Amino acid sequence: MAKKIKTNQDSDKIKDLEQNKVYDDGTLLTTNHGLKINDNQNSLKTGERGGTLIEDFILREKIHHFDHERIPERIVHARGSAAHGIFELYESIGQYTKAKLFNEVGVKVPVFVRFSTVAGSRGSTDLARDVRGFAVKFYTSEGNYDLVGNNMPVFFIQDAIKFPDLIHAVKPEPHNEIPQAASAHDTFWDFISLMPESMHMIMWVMSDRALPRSLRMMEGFGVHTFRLINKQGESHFVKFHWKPLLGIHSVAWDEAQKISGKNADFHRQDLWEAIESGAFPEWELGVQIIPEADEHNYEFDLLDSTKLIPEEIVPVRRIGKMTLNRNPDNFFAETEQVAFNPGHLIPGIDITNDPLLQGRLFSYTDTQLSRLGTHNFQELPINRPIAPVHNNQRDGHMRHTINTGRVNYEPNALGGGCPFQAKASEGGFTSFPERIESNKLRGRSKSFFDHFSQAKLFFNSQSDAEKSHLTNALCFELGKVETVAIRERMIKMLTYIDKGLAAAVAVYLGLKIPKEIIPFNGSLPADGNPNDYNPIITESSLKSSAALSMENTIMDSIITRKVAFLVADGVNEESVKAVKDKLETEGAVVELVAPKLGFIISKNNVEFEIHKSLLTTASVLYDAVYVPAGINSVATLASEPDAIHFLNEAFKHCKAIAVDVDALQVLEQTYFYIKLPKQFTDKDAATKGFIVNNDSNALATEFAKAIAKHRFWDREKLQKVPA
Ligand code: HDD
Repeated sequence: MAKKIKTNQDSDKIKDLEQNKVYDDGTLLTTNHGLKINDNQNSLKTGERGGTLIEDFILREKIHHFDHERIPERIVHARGSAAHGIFELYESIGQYTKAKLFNEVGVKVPVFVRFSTVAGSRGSTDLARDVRGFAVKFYTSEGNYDLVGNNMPVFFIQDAIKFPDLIHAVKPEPHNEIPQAASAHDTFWDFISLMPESMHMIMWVMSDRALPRSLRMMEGFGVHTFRLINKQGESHFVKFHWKPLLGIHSVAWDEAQKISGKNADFHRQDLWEAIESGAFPEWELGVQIIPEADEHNYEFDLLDSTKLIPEEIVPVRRIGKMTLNRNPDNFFAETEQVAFNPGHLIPGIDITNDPLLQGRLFSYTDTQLSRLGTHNFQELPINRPIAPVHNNQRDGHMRHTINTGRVNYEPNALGGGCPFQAKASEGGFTSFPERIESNKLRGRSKSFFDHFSQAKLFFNSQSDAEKSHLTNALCFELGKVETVAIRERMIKMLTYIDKGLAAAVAVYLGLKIPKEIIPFNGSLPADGNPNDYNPIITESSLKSSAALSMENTIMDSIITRKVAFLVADGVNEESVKAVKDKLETEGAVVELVAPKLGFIISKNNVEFEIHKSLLTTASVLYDAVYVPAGINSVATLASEPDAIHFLNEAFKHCKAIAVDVDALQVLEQTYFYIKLPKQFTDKDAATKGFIVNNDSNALATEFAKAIAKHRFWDREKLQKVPA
């Protein structure tokens, strides 16, 4: 039965229906004015073979509505997936902020979170190399608070005035709308190679952080430095962090590209399925708090969004947890129509002079207007605050509220003066009275001129595997750039970060390896050309930061990890069941993959339902693979090229591979086993993610440990696999 539609006047309408003795159980089709439709198959015609009559208002309404179903997609972050949830505070930070959200321990505040990619259109792939948006709307009792962040803690540019240029450069090129959802093209790298301030962010975007395994396994950051204001009116600076309880994990670039073809909705589906299955994604909210007096005590400027505050310098304090526990009912009404705005603040949280943040404050309401068509977007159910709204704003397109009375101005006496301004003590918002004494100018502080020290810090903090992925990413991206001068400019930029990195990329591109760092020309911002200003080449006093490497993340859980069991008729049922039970008990998701769909019959006539066939799935959609025993099953799989490809690819992407000893015949057909048979029998094989055992219980235990490790990146050095 169709769900009842809720409107503002629901209860009145129901009363009217009852009085008129009209009952609606939601099962009959109607027009938008409530008329029951008798024939939804045929338009009104002049005879059975005659022309359609313009008077057919039912046909006209239906087609009209359909014709207008699309609204402009977001200019950035068009492709997104969202979920409802709650935020619960563990620890009050009341000494820093009066925001009830951060004072009321244990209160469950509803949230709606939308994750997104940035460059691609609504229908583009989830696995593009890109920044991920991480936008959280807290529906607090004091009004909506939006923390509109990303999965990377820094940004490409320091001033919002460059944002349209950045986005124009990264989006598909304007003459032919190619490429979709990809930064690997000339215009992006042309812009970047002329924009030294983007180098730190480029390190992040070229790292595996741009290829999350799941939206549930990535960090979130508020990026800017914000302010917390306490009851005494004192200000502290703050950076916000979201720390995923499942750890931070990524996929390989080759895998990301293949996932884009096999399942472009990979992240969307993963989020949806996890929530449907009750494995609710969780993040802890962390804060780095800095006293106002320490504003100038750092090597970087707190107002510069191309810098992070290393966790070694200001530790992240975890103060609460967000749990996403409900999927949206309707993608368009919720995920598409949700409207975030970094200017949606509540008392106790305020903005700073970060010039990137300042420009954002204008952009979001403006873009919602073009996207949603009216200022009344605030009244859409997903955007409506739970805090009551009382003001004199009226009318406009698509107004939902029916304001009553004759008073729509303030001050007024006719309405008893209502609504009154709220005093600060009544929860009225007051901006931090920052002292301003300055000349009006277009310019940038010298404290914004260091563009490389944190890019170096990030690169130096990466593990060997991460460095190699980052290097390969640059080779790929710049390899797609056709203009040699752009590639050369980028190599020059890279020398300021790491000479080895610059050399490796130069060799791949067939360019000269830079012998020495060519200094910038030494001039301060040149009049008229903001790109000419002179970056300072300096070092961070911190050589590396553990929090910047994913190698140091949580690796103790297999919750929601997807494991493929390759099976066919004749499989040994014990070999399936023991391992399946163990992995499922620990929270993994097991799928049986066979040459065809339907059921298979085990050695002792047990029926197993098949989840996916080798045709409808692929290894890139799983975290690990297992081949159980069973003479006939093993013989079938050993002669099935798709099964062998499945294993070769799982090896290539460094995933855990488990095989019953009696199923080694399948492994013997793979490229990697032929090359490396000993690796599978070594004492430490399990530590490399190879588990071969004929004791299913022992195999299951080792396998679970290996899956929790996520990937065995060292394998990339062991053997290259043509898969
Ligand atoms: Fe933005 C959307 C995050 C800089 C202008 N932005 C948007 C979304 C996220 C971010 C997550 C999607 C929200 C959703 O899911 O609906 N943006 C950021 C971060 C930035 C940033 C973390 C830097 C720290 N953005 C930024 C600048 C500007 C914009 C400098 C313009 C001056 N952003 C927009 C926008 C969007 C947007 C055009 C498009 C759709 C929307 O707002 O609702 O206004």
